Amino acid sequence: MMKINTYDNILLDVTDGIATLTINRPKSMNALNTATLVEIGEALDEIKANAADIKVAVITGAGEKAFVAGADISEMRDMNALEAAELSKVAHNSFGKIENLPQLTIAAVNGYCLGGGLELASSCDIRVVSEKAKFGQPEVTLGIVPGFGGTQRLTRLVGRGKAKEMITMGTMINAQEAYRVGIAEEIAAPEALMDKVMEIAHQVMKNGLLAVGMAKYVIDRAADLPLDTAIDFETQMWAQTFATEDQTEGMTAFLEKRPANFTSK
Ligand code: CO8
Repeated sequence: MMKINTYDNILLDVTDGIATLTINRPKSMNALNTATLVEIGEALDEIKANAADIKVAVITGAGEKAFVAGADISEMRDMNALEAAELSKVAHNSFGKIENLPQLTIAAVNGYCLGGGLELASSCDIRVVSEKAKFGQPEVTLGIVPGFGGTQRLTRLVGRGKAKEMITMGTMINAQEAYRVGIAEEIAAPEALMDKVMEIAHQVMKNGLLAVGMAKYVIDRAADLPLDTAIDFETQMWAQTFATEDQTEGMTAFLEKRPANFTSK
């Protein structure tokens, strides 16, 4: 039986193979302070360590207003440059763990998704967003630049022009615009958001999860390589799937016209 820790600033629930990590500081719009960023990293370690039982991970915010409204401004105001660098490293350490999880991660964006919140969502594999969600990188309005990956991950999602527009204007865009420019993969009515997230999670869970993890890995690792090197990387990963029992099972099940019973071996 899997044992899951409890935390002060986040909730971690595992039900039917799906881990839901909820940033739980609704009174501060789920702003990310250092303690919360550290706990996110610890929870991700737990999710990774329990990959046999946890097949998909969902990240969301508590309450109805915010996914995450950014890094905690009250904590940051009096920081010096060295302390700011430390905070950025803590966030990069935790957000990097999202990309390094073998499981697919889905951001369920239920409300304001600003600054460090958009950087957190951009670190997830897929973003499913409420029609009421709002997105922005408002750091310049505070006299700083995005420091948790926003200049890089958002740019990779939307391209340089849109990233520069969003980051230099510092204003918010709505969910339709986020969907149009490629920040959101799916958009849902607020009350249907979690159903949509679960629909995607359950569809992914039917598949060979070793293959899901390998696909995620090669997409992320090869994305910035020259195409011929990236294609070589894909070939190596493709070949590795033929060393798995899931490959034999998946193809045998197809030929026997029955559902596959994948075991992640
Ligand atoms: N940090 C701390 N507290 C916050 C934050 C935040 N990011 N966002 C909201 N809160 C608090 C408010 O201060 C308020 O507290 P209180 O009730 O004690 O007054 C409470 O949450 C509710 O907020 P509002 O009253 O403002 O609620 P509204 O519905 O009027 O507005 C908004 C909601 C639009 C989300 C508004 O709160 C807002 O604009 N928040 C700030 C958004 C922002 O600027 N985010 C970017 C922060 S910077 C950042 O994320 C940088 C990341 C990289 C840092 C790198 C460091 C090295």
